[in-house]
Amino acid sequence: MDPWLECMDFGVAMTKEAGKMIRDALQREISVREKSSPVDLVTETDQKVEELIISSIREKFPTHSFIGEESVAAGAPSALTDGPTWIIDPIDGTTNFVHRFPFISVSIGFTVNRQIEFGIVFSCLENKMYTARRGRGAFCNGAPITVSGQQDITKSLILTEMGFKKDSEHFRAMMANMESILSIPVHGIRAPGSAAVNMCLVACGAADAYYHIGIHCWDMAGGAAILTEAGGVVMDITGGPFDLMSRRLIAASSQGIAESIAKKIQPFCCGRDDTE
Ligand code: LIP
Repeated sequence: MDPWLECMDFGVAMTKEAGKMIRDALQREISVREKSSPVDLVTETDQKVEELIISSIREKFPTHSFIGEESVAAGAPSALTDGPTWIIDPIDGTTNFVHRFPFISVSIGFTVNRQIEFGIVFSCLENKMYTARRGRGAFCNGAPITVSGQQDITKSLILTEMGFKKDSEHFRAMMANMESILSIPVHGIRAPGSAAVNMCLVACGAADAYYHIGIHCWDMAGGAAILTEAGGVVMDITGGPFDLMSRRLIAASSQGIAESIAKKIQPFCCGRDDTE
């Protein structure tokens, strides 16, 4: 008997509800507020979706813990413990949501003993429900998915994002990393705007890798489970082991591509989720 499968099924049902709320909200006027900076946005829908997901799960599984993007923004702790923990991004791609740019997802990762047991990413405008239970493969709308398996970085399509701090030091470091990747050369770089969707795009072979410095555990947890179950690799940007609370990652279709990216990019300071 799989103890976490009931949780996963409940998570998928809640994620579908959340997706409906997001699609409905897109029919109305969206009111936007700034969080930590003019490019860090939040809407009423981010908060309502997170409230819905957390309150429903808490009612069903009262002993479980939560790390939710908007709860942390409101002052809740984001320390990962050994207990069953739901790591939730109610809208991954809030800037996309604000602009009605169509990569918008609800992301849930579930950890026990700090290990990710399952991931759920619902790209709700594409109507793609990605799921993965540890050891049981990855799926999109119920059909198995696998990474491209590409080994040759010069034949790869790479995803990244430009959403971290915009001060000149970080900006220069981020652009230098992009230049370094582009000059390998690779086939191209894309920035779809939702970390969770990016990992799912690598998981289903539509891109070969994604790297990012400055994201959060709620952006990575669901997608990391899906990518690894699809045969991909997650690692730290230095080439070391992936650390969910480190705010950075390389997610790739093969070990070889991940290592090539790690060799090319320079880390810069982005803090940690469990010490901020
Ligand atoms: C966002 C990401 C986006 C990234 C931002 C941010 P949010 O998540 O998925 O791709 O560039 O740094 O973390 O804030 O929309 O949940």
